[in-house]
Amino acid sequence: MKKISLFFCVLAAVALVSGTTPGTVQAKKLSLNYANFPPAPTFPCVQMERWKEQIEKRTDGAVAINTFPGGTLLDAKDMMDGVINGQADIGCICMAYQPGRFTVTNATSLPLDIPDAKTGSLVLLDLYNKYQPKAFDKVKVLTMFVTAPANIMSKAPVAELSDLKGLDLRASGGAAQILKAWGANQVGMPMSDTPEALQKGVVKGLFSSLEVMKDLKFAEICKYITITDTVIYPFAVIMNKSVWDNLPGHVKQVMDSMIEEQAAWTGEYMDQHVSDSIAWSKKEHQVEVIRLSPEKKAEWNAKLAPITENWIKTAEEKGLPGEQIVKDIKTLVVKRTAK
Ligand code: DTR
Repeated sequence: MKKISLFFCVLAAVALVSGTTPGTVQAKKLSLNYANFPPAPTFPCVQMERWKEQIEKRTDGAVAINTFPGGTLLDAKDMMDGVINGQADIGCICMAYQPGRFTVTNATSLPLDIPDAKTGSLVLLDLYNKYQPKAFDKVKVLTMFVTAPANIMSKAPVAELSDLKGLDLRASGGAAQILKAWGANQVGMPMSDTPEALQKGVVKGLFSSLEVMKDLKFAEICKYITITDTVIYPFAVIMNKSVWDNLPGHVKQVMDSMIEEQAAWTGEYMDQHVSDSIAWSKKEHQVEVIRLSPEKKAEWNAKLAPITENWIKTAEEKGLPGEQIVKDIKTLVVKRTAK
């Protein structure tokens, strides 16, 4: 009898302290806000949902990730500083939108023949790990990935360099120089502003990876694709530094263990999705795919040679080992393609 009443006393004390009955006592759930700039169906947001799902599962529900696609929390241009300032805990940035800020990692968006998104994503991560660029000093990197190589999507067919002359094409960041080198009239804006610009006729096409033909329904407007497979765009997912510092050890471990896995997953998803998007665009919207002959491709590529040379010069002026970075990317592409 005495034993039983002691048990109930302890039970009552626990209930009093926790404000509930024992057995329903729960550790406080950690809630993190994740901002993304493009619309929900696009690949940066698809990878965000996959990461959220995996983190919530692998931390046994100790962490909840609230996702904000479509620039509802932070838009493309405010993403990096917004995360540094704590407006969002996590954010997804397209580094190519700020070529001068992410010099080292943006070297992956030079015309260096990165063959696909999976290889590119792993090369980018290797490059980041090797150089630990200062641009990321104020954040924790949760993953990095790249797009599939960029191609031309246009309202009118583009088969010759002369078709590009003065043509208003949207491209952002480093790819701007490529369109200029080919003689097009490059119009810069983030992907999130492109659907409206295409609809209003502000631009006559764009230069990007082809999954957007399906995800943003550009196939309804752009009836032609010209395959150039020129450059990729690098992305990073970053976390506010003090939020990271205050995470419990086991949560940090789960997030760290997903850095490379998420890069590879996103690269694979992107590569597959580009194939699906081309097939869908042909079938549903009778989009025509124009392929350049090897001679023409060589002629187009020759125009791009000075871009890498100029980048090396600018990087070295900033005190960065530009030549070595380009060499590293080429070596890493071979290493990561072989795997
Ligand atoms: N190529 C870059 C990045 C990019 C490619 N697909 C998407 C989808 C949504 C946002 C960005 C991107 C660009 O053209 O902006």
